[in-house]
Amino acid sequence: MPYKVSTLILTLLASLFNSNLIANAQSSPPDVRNMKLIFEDNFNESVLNSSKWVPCYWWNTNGCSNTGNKELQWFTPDEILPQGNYLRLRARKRDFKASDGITYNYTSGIITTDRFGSSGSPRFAFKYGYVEARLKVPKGQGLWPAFWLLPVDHSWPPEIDILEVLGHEPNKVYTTFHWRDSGGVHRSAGQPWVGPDFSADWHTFAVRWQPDSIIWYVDGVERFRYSNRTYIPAKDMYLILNLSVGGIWPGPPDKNTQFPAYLDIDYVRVWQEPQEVSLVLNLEPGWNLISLPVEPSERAIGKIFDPLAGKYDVVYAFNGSQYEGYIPGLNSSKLKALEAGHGYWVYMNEAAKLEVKGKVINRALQLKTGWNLVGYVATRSSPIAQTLSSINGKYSAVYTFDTASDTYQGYYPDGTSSNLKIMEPGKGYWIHALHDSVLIFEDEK
Ligand SMILES: [Ca+2]
Repeated sequence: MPYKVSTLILTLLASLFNSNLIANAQSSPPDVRNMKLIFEDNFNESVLNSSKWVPCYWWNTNGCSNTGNKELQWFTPDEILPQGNYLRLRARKRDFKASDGITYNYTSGIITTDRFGSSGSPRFAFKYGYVEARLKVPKGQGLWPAFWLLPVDHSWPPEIDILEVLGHEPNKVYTTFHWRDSGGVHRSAGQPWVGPDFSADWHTFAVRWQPDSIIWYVDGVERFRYSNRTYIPAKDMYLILNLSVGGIWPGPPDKNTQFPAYLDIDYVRVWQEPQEVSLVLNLEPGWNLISLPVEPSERAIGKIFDPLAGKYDVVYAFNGSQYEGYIPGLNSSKLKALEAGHGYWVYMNEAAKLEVKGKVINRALQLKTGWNLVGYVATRSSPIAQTLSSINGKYSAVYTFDTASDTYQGYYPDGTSSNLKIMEPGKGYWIHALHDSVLIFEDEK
């Protein structure tokens, strides 16, 4: 019975729509539109934002250094220089009698999101996410800019070095992870990436830190990956940006090193993966035109539809030229997996609720000229014209299917009387595109 019915309906549909349609996911790495921005500083203010940053390591408020590395500078707040649209950390050759009793020959700048001094709470810390900064590094022997993460519990390691550059090789970015193995031995993994002269212009440096991987990006391209989850930190970490001078690794400046030298910071941003939510779709007897309102954690169609066993006959997707079906128990079914952004036909024998667990994403859908069967990726209803504003002028009609009345409902942006006013999570939609275009749902994060 189901197969016959579906053949009939689908033949009807095929004749109804001169179909040439598909919705494709725009791929990562990683699409921050699908993530939640949890920290941002664009450095557009005339002073350092002290609710976000402190001008020292946590162990001192009155200037500081990192003597473990035998660094030659004393970090002072007067080397942190807001420029109106970026922040400048300046290193100078300057004798400075520091509060630790030592006279340093250089001063420089550091900002961190840890706490200020020995008490209080961190300005900002996070566990897992995507962190990115746009930087211009200095060049010159003995200069050592860094952008990195340390734990707020002040243990060490772990340490995630998003960027380190040694000024005598300004075209080489070091990307490094430090951890302690099960025997307590300090280990590190990394891979220097040789690219352009990073001191000549701005570049972005980023890390995506997840429970099973840490991935480094330079200008949006993956350059290194660590993926032994045993050692990947699962604790809150804070941000550090600093310009060190000298130390064991870079060695001291030489006569050619130019001072003052600068680490310039255009912005620092941190995003996190969206939380998983659970939504329920109410399916009615007959044909339902549905979509997944969230990106499912489990995409296998059998898994998603298991709870409805016996209550439905078939699920169809449209692949751009033909339908692909899934019939429960039929291993040769062509349709194997479901994803947000696509529309699906489901034939129900009785009413049932379908629970979908997954993450809220903001997906860009590639629409081809002609009919596209898409899903509305959202968790709230919204007015159709507004929801489709990203393709304004590029589509002529939208249809969805009302199961109860067994009829289509349409919306026409030219003002023709429409009985479809809103887009609803969980519904599928045919959109007639006048041009190849990109539909972006971005009403929520
Ligand atoms: Ca900026």
